[in-house]
Amino acid sequence: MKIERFEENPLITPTDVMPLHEGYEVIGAFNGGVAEYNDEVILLLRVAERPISEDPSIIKAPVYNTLTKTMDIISFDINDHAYDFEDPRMIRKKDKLDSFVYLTSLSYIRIARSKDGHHFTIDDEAFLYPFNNYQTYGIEDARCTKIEDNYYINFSSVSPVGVCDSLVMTKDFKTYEDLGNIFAPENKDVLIFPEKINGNYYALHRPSLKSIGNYDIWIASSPDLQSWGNHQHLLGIREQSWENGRIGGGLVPIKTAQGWLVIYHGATPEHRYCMGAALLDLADPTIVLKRSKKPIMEPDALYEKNGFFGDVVFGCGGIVEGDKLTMYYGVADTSMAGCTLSIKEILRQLDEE
Ligand code: MAN
Repeated sequence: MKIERFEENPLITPTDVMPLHEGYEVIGAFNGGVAEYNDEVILLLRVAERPISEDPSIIKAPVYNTLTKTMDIISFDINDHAYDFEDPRMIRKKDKLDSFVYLTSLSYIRIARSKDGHHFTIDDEAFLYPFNNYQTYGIEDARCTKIEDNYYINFSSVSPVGVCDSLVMTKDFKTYEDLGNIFAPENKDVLIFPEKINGNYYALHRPSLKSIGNYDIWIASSPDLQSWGNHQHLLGIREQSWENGRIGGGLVPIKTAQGWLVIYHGATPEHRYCMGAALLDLADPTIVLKRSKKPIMEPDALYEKNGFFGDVVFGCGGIVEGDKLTMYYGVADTSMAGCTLSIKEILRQLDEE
């Protein structure tokens, strides 16, 4: 697969973003959803801010307080044996290592705008900042689907009651209408299709299962984008492969003559994230026509391999012009990068396997 990474990569790094909070540092500007609006490319950046710790033996966890509308900071001593600090993204209890109790940074969504798709200016303010109790640990990994003149933005809302998927609608990328939580915890990586199919909206989603089953992709339909039902299992992880740990939706599905092209991420249990592709039936997207055995993209460039959480390419959106797909993707949970791919070539790879 020929992938042309932008020469300017990484396009946006944490040092390009001023923190919104005094005493905090920006450690990530990544996993941005993508929209085209008023002749500009808009990236809905996930900006992660962390309280600066002067003392390396103290780890701080930021929590948004919806009553005071300020940030609370919970401090931990790294020698506290009740907790595990191995994963830089989170704080876990030693006796419950399969879940976290706090995150080490708080994310929100900030807009970056560009006329040429390569050089971006970042807004001074947040676009989506925690606004309810489901978001006290932050807002992450936005995807944007344009339906008629409305831009629907869905994202992970993180709080002690779980990670759910929430929806807002904007027409101008300044104000938005809150449409509530659309998938209950734990659910992530929701991709809303850009048009109705046989009278219904469709979405891919990724429940994170605990007692049995894997981190697989499901599909659901809805009459109104808010109530989702008719859930069906669509794509499973594959043992002994690059996607044997988890899979989840990446870019908003792309309509092609052959079917809906879904570009998703797949990871190993060691958290190496690649991008893969599948093709769904145009008239009935619950039917999988094809799926890539090999990833279409793997972490390769230095900025993809090294960072806050290395070996991660994580695409959340793209722009299609004829056969050219410009994909914007988060790298190493740190920065944003861009690349171009040929849609025909992706489809050819699906055919060959
Ligand atoms: C995962 C990762 C983190 C994220 C948490 C909470 O562990 O995707 O980046 O902050 O989940 O959503």
